[in-house]
Amino acid sequence: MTITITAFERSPDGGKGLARDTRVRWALEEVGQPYKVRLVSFHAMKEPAHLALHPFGQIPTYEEGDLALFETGAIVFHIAERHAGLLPDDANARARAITWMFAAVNTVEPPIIELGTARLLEGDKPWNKERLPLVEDRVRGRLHQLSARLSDADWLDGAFSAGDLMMVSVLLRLKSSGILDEFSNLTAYLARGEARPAYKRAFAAQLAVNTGKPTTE
Ligand SMILES: N[C@@H](CCC(=O)N[C@@H](CS)C(=O)NCC(=O)O)C(=O)O
Repeated sequence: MTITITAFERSPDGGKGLARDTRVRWALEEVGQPYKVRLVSFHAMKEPAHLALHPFGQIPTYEEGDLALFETGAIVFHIAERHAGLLPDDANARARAITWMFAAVNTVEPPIIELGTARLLEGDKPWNKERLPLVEDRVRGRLHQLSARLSDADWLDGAFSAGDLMMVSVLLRLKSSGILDEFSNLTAYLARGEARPAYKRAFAAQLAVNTGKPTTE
């Protein structure tokens, strides 16, 4: 059955891969599933047709036959459950990998998003100078904990899994923040994720959209 996802017609990041369709593309590339992409404008995202797919008027969405999903955690989980390659066979290891998926979007991503908001959207507010260091420290705190758990391992729990895919995707947003550089094992972890051929294909596909270069999708 054809899989169709939605992505920004023009991503605000200009193709740095931070728009969340990249993580869905990456998951599909890891499991070898072809997919189509429907590009949507900011205007179209708030129109009834898209809101029927995504109640919050965002990207990405995922359609497969009569199934329509939103939320990247749920989408990547669906892909990982249906196709081999992103979740271990052992039941306990599988449960732990799913736990890392939740940890990525529920515990690590929120302070990182908050930092982006504080730096990009609130820079002109009179209180920003006081608030920014607090937000940065909240991110730092989470990274300390994650770094301690990862230690010198390649991946969070044994072999690469959907948990790593989500965690690397979340950390990518910090790449140019300066903060991640304080944690050498996390920068190496990020680099390992980015070096995966499936990630490279996903990144190139979203970049092609944003630079107007022809794509094979
Ligand atoms: N928690 C959602 C977040 C989705 C989200 O924030 N999407 C962004 C693009 S990365 C978006 O559509 N932003 C435009 C908007 O909210 O109007 C997920 O993981 O899918």
